[in-house]
Amino acid sequence: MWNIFRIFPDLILITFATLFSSMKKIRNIAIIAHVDHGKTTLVDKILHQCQLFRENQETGELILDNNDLERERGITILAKNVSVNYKDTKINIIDTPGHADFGGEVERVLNMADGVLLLVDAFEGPMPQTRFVLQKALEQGLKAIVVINKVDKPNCRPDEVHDHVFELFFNLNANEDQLNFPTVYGSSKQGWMGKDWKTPVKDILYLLDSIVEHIPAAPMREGTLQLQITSLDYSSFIGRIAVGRVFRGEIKENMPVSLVKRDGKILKSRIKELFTFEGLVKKKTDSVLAGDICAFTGIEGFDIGDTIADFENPEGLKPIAIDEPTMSMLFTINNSPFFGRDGKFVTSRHVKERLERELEKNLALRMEETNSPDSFIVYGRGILHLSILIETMRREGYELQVGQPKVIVKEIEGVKHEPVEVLTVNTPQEYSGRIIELVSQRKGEMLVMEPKGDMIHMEFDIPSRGLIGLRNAILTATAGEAIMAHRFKAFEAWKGNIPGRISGVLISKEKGTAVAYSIDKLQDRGSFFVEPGDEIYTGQVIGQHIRPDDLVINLCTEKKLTNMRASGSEEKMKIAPKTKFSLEEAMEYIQEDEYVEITPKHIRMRKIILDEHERKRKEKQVEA
Ligand SMILES: Nc1nc2c(ncn2[C@@H]2O[C@H](COP(=O)(O)OP(=O)(O)OP(=O)(O)O)[C@@H](O)[C@H]2O)c(=O)[nH]1
Ligand SMILES: [Mg+2]
Repeated sequence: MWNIFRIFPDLILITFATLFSSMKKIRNIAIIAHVDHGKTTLVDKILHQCQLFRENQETGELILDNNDLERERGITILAKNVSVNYKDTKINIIDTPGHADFGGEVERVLNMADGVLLLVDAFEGPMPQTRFVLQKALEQGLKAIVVINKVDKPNCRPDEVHDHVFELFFNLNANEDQLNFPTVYGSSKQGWMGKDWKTPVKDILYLLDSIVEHIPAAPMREGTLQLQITSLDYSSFIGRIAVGRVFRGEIKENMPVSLVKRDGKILKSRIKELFTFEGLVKKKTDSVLAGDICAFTGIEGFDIGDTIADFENPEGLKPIAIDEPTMSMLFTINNSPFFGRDGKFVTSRHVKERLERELEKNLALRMEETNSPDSFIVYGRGILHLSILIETMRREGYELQVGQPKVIVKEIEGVKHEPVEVLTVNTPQEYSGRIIELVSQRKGEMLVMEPKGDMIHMEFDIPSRGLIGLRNAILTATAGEAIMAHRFKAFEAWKGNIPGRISGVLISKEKGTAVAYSIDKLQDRGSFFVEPGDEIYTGQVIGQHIRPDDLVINLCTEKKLTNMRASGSEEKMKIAPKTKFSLEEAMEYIQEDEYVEITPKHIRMRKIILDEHERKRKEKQVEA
C-alpha cells in the first residue's frame, strides 16, 4: 500500500486533503436559557465574528429572529440552526426559544447537540426556564458551558449568580463531569466574552475556544445510515423540509432510504435534495457524514422523531417524546354583524384548512372537530403559543373568533387534577404585599421570598388557571416594574374555585357609531374600550363596568341639537382615552360567555349571545 504513495507522492496529498475536508471536526451546541437572557444576541455576535474573519460581511441586528412576529416581539419562537467555521472546526449552533410555551421545542433539538451553552442573566440569575432546560440537557448527558451574560448591567451580581448556577447543577443531580462546568463571563450586547467579568475583552474568541476545548467532538459512527428527524423547516415552494443530525453512517442526495415511523412501521422512500448549514443559509451538498446536522427534502409523510435509515436493513432510533398540550380554546368562524368586512378568508372551510396546514409544522398543536362544522377545539402549550397562531392567521387575511382559554383537566385515580406551575416574581419591595395578595386570590402558595439586589424575589406554586390574566394585574399593580415568569410543574389535585373577572362589562345596546356625547355621559359607569367614531354592534363588549354585573348601554345616541349653542358644550367634554387590548390581553380578559373576534384590522370582544333578551333567557336556563 505505502509503495503506491512512494510512486505517486501527489496521491498522498490528495488522499489527505479529501480525508481532512470530509472529516472536519464538528461541535454541535445548543444555546439554552430563560427568556430574554440574550441567546439570540450571542448567536448574532458569534456569526458576526466568524464571518468577519472571512469576508467582512455586513450583518444586521438579531438576524436570526427572522419572522415578523419574532422581530416585533423580540422573542425567538422557533429553534434555528446556523453554523460557523472557527479555526479548523465546524460549529453547528442551535438557537432555542426561551419562553416556557416553547419548552418542548428545546427538549427536542437537544437531540442534535453534544453540549450546551447555558446563558444566565448576571442580574436575574437562574429563572424557572433555566432550570427546565438545564435539567433536560443534564438528563441527556450533555456537557454545559455556563455563560454569565449581561455583566454590563448596573447592579449585576455575576459571582452570586455563579454560585446559584452551581447549586442548580447540584440540585439537578449533575454528574461530576457536568458539575465541573467552565464559566465564561461577558456581554452579548457589547460583543465580548472573557474569563473575568471585571476585565472586559474585545471579542468572543474566549468563548469559541472554550467550546472547542470543552464540548466533545461529534463522534463519527460507522455503519448504515441512521438519522432522527428532530425539527422541521417550511418553505412555501418545497413544503416541509426535515432537519436532523446524522447519528450513524452517511446520507446522500437521491439516496433510497427507509422511513421508520414511531410505531415501527417502515415506508420506503428516497432523499431528494440534501443541505448542510453554513452561516445563515442551507447549502446544497451531495453527502453528509455522521456527526453533522443536515436538512433534506423528498420524504413524504414524516413526523418528528421518525428515523431515516438504511433502505435494506432499517434500524429505528428510540422515538422522542413530544409535549402534551396544556390549554385548549374554541376556534370558530366570525359570525359577528361585521364579519367579512376586512378579511379575505372567512368561511369554516378556510379556517379548517388553515388549521390543518398548521398542524403539519406546529408540533405541540392539536385539533379536534366539534359537532358544529364551524367550530374546532384547538389545543396548545399556552396563551402565547395559541396567540401567535391567531396573530399569524389574522395577518394572512383570516377572520375568526375564539372562546375563553381553558386549561386541560385530567382525571387521575378518580380525582380531578389540574396543571400547576411554578411562578417567580421579582419586584421592588413596596409592591410585594400587593403581589402576594393577587397570587393568593388565585390559589397561589408562596414557597420562597428573599432579597435579590434591591428587589424582592418570590416563588409560588399556582394553578395554571390562576395565571390567566395575572400578568396584567401584576403589571398594573407594580407600574410595570415586576418581572414574572412561570413554568409547568405537574398535575395536582384541583385547587377549588378561583374567582373570575371581578368587574362586569359594558355591552352595546345598538349597532352604529360610538358618539362622544354618549361616551361622555356614561363615563361614570366605567371605562371604555372604544372611542368616538368606532363602529360597534349590539352585544359587543365596549367597556368595563365599575360594578360586578354586566350593563347594557347605548353609545350611539347623538345629543339633540335644539339650537346652535349646543355644539359649544361638546368642547367641555373630557373623554378618557380608551383602554387598548393586545390579542393576549383580550384572550385573558374574556369569560365563558364571551368571544374575541379577530379580523385583520380589529380585535373586538363580544357576548356569544348578542341579543340581550336571549342572553337573559339562557342565563335563567343555566341557573335552573
Ligand atoms: N444589557 C445587556 N442586554 C442584553 C445583553 N444581551 C442581550 N441583551 C438584551 O436582552 C434582550 C433579549 O435578548 P435576546 O438575545 O433576544 O434574548 P433571547 O435569550 O434570545 O430571548 P428569547 O429568544 O425570547 O428567549 C434584548 O433587548 C437584548 O438587547 C447583554 O449582554 N447586556
Ligand atoms: Mg432568542
